[in-house]
Amino acid sequence: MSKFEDLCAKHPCYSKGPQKTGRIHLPVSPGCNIGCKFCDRKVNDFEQRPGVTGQIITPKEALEVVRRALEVGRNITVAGIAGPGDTLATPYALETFRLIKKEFPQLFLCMSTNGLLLPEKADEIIRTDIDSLTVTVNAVDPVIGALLNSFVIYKKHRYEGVEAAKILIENQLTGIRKIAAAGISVKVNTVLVPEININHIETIAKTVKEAGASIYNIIPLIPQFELKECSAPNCFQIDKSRSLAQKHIQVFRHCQHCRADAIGIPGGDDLSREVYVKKITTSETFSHG
Ligand code: CLF
Ligand code: SF4
Repeated sequence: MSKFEDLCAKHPCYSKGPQKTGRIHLPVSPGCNIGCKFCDRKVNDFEQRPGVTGQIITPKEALEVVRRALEVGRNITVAGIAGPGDTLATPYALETFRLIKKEFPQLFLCMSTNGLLLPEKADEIIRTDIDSLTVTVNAVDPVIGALLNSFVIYKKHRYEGVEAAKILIENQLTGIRKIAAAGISVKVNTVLVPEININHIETIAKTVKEAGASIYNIIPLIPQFELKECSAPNCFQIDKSRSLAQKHIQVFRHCQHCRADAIGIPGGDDLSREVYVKKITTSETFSHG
């Protein structure tokens, strides 16, 4: 069985049918370096969507969370980090993965990023032995990208509009090429915004496939923040977009809009309340600043 076939069989976000295995999301990454216009990061216990977590934890605390999650969760195969901010904007995600690798080598390591820092962090990601990397690519045309993103902070400078989108897209594609060339599976997520990128999906799918991505996931927009006036795509629009993408790349169809601290099988019972039941305090000095 190839590495990719193994992922498709055991990783819930690579599965062709309904998900049967679970993941542990570790909310160790608080900050971000770009401004997606639909992003509304929050700390609370009730919203079921990306960017939301009940708490931010340290890499050491994450180890304890994994330990507990494996005690209560059946079928957990993946330790994933998907926010609430970007995993490369702070060093905590890679630090956490290194700790998990040592103690729980049986788990797949899954990292999700906006890709801005991918070219410079690719070697470290490869050395850390990440199994799957998700990059969120919402456009490959900077004019469209500028409608979805307000700014990027890159090498201590703030860029806006088309200039920012150009940097982001270039770095995402360069990073995907580097990571894929090293044999790590790359999944691309696209947030589908009917008013902005619905006619651009096929081009994104084709472009990221050429760069080395192996699987593509379309996430319907949750209208909020600066895109609150946009509409959530309907089933027909999602289906049509997936079919167009599938002409170029394998498509994942069971995304559940997971929280940054979700635990269990996506779409099934969320075990995070059981596991994150009380604030874990192995470090008194930690602050994400
Ligand atoms: Fe988590 Fe994302 Fe890894 Fe999956 S979620 S970091 S790739 S282990 Fe999966 Fe959840 Fe959709 Fe993400 S269902 S939101 S695609
Ligand atoms: Fe929010 Fe993620 Fe976009 Fe950063 S990359 S602004 S955390 S959606």
